[in-house]
Amino acid sequence: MRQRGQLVDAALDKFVPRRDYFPAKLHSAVRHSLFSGGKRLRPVLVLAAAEACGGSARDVLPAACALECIHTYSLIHDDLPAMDDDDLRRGQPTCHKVFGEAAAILAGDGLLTLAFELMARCPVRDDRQLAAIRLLAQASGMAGMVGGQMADIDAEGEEVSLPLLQYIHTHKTGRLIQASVLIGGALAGGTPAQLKALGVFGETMGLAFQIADDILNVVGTQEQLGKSTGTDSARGKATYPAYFGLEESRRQAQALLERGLAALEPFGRRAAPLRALANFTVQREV
Ligand code: GRG
Repeated sequence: MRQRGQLVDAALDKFVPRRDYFPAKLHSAVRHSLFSGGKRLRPVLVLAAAEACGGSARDVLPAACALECIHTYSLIHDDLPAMDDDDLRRGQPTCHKVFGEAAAILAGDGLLTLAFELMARCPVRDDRQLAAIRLLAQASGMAGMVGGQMADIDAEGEEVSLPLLQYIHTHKTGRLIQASVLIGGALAGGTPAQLKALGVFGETMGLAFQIADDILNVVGTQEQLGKSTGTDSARGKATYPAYFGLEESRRQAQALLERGLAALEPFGRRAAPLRALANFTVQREV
């Protein structure tokens, strides 16, 4: 992940305007959030999925960067006072704390828009590019992350049903993780069977990732995670540990991991990086 993350960092540095490029406040705000030590999980998933389908990491690198742009925009907006009102992200003061709310909103908007430009810059067949752009729009928009975020905010302090909790988790976080592997596979020309398998893998990983995130919010520390912890319970958020308790949440994350790994079987050794990323997703401490 570290090695692949560096490849992504170098490409992002090339795609994003320099800090001093006018208007400097906007580009400084974008770079502050984009280069603050994220794990680059989503872009690395794009690269690994493309390679599992026999494609080349280099051809899908702009799309991998697009996933990180969308993810970073979502974090910037999520941290705003109107949403989660957080002061710390990736071990740094949040974007609006440093640059003000207007710049943070615009930095998020700029990253969201840049993502779609980058999606259109992958040197692959047009039909594959169009399919990938559509997947990203669906996963990040109202039928995906934006819808999940709305439901999450609306459910704060409420008692939620299991179907609502699952909707929030699969949409707020899960869809973008699933889209990462589907986009890698689609750009690499994966067969329908391969894309179906990646869809199952991505769906299980997306939910497992959010369950692990919920668990870390309870048992992790601010030093370890670079963000405030214990915040979910303080805000009355809908989480797996709140609904099921810690032990059952861990068991469900492990069961999802096993389902996800089973879906990768037809890929053989080419899916070794995806398997490693899946294990990391569930067992991570950062
Ligand atoms: C504002 C439209 C809009 C959506 C926001 C993703 C999201 C939706 C909100 C973030 C809230 C949150 C912290 C969710 C937990 C899952 C998550 C996205 C964690 C952070 O992802 P990592 O661990 O972060 O991949 P790094 O910093 O490593 O990139």
